[in-house]
Amino acid sequence: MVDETAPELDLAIVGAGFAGLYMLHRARMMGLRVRVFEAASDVGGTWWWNTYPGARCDIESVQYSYSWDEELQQDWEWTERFATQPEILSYINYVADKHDFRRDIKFETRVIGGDYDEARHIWTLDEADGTQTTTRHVVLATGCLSTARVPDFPGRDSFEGETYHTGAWPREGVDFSGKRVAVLGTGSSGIQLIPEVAKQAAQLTVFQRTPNFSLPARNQPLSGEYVRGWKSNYPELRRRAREETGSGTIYDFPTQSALELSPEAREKEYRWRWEKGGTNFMHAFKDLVVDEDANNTAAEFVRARIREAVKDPETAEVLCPTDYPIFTKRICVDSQYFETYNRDNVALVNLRKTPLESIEKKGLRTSDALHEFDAIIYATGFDAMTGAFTSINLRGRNGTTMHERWSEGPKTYLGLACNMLPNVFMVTGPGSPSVLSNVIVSIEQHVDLISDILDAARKKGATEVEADAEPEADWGGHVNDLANATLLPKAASWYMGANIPGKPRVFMPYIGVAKYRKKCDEIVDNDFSGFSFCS
Ligand code: N01
Repeated sequence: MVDETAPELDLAIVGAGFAGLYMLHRARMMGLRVRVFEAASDVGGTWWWNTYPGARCDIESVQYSYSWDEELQQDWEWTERFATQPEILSYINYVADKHDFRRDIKFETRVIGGDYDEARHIWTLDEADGTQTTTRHVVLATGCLSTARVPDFPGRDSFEGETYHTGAWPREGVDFSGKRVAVLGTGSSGIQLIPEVAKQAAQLTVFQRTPNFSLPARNQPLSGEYVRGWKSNYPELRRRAREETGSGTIYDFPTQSALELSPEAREKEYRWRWEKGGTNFMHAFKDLVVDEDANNTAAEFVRARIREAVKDPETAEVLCPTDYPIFTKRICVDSQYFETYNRDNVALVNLRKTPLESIEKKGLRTSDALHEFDAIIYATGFDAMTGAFTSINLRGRNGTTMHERWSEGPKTYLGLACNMLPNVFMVTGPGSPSVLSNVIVSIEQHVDLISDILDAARKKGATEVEADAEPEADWGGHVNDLANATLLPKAASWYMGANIPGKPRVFMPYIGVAKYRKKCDEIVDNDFSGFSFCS
């Protein structure tokens, strides 16, 4: 007999990026009735949307990849040390084809909200076109940096030229040849894009509010020997990344304090890491994110490199960050970023000295001039970590929404679930390592953990799982304590919500991948303490 009260799905997954696809795989293995809802027209998540010139990952490709399919990790051939966006998207497509994922994905479908039926333990999800779907559980695999944001500049919509945002780049690409182009924003996206657009545009003007620390990528083709080293030892290397590192990525880890060495020995350590390229530099000494004096030795080293790279001393000074410790804003990794300012067709406007007043028909007005352009590129970032969750209006117990509950900062248990929102799980939510980690490592851990919880619910005969209020509050305190033991809350970063006017200033990610995993494992061993299962 058909149970007319049963929902259409056991599990609805929102998002078809790395997280959503792996969740789909696990759900299928569990025999669940599952569907993925994806706003884009194909798989890829962040790597589908961020197709701006120069986009690439700053974690080595042999590490920024799935570990759950041994055949895949042996068969797939990465070509470069740091993969480009097109190569990562090809990889995701290859995985989607291999596992025939698309048959369970509804594309061009934005989930905008949903209501929880407290009596039946069922969610009814609303799609943008009015379609509704009922489901027992919901997994929000919506990404940490997926809500692109253009600040509300006065006159923003009056500009008559072309406008672009790095996080929603036209799929057909853009030809800037012969054009006068403005770039607003010098975070990771701007720093990757600026050298590429400078090669094409007639004139490129960068509007910088806060200078960023950036490390040279020194990207290169991968040698066969290097790849063989990884492939022949993948299970052990992946285990180490998961269980023994703070970031889910294997680097040359430090053994000493920056301050216990002579200046010459310290410089030597920084130097070889700088020459090697990438974020390995961050791991030169063990006290760089906890001790301001130690931190300043790294900051000074990088400022010296900026002054070497940029020929005009005045421009170099504007590009040198001086008012926050290095590594407290997300470190950038670049290819010829600072050198780009030596080009004749590139100019830098210091918004600290001449603030942006408005956007007008012809361009950008700063306090001293109107700068005219054919195109404006917004590299102004995202409503990071919370935006994608709160923009889906899920009404849980008593109609409670995440938006309301998070008005003073995100409240989560493990960055995975929220009290008052039963049967909803977040992948890499605030309160988990997420953006402070190799996110694929964190995604896999969360998806495995959600699968364990769903499996436990089934075994217990439970149709409802909810994070309890008290452990949730304790978790928030624990996340804060970890952050406050470091320098990270000292910068006005998007980790703190500081890039959005009015967003509560709370340090959102959990510091420490291995530590976090251990905590989660203890919770699982303790019969999922902190979660209530109900039938
Ligand atoms: O965004 P951001 P992003 N007036 O927020 C400026 C990941 N990612 O897209 O610092 C003037 O970092 C803002 O200035 P300020 C990575 O995690 C990874 O670049 O607020 N300027 C800043 O310069 C990264 O951290 C990769 O003063 C304004 C810029 O816009 C995250 O995505 C590549 C402004 C925004 O920088 C986000 O990076 C790309 C205003 N009102 C991205 N508002 C890799 O893997 C904002 N800005 C390499």
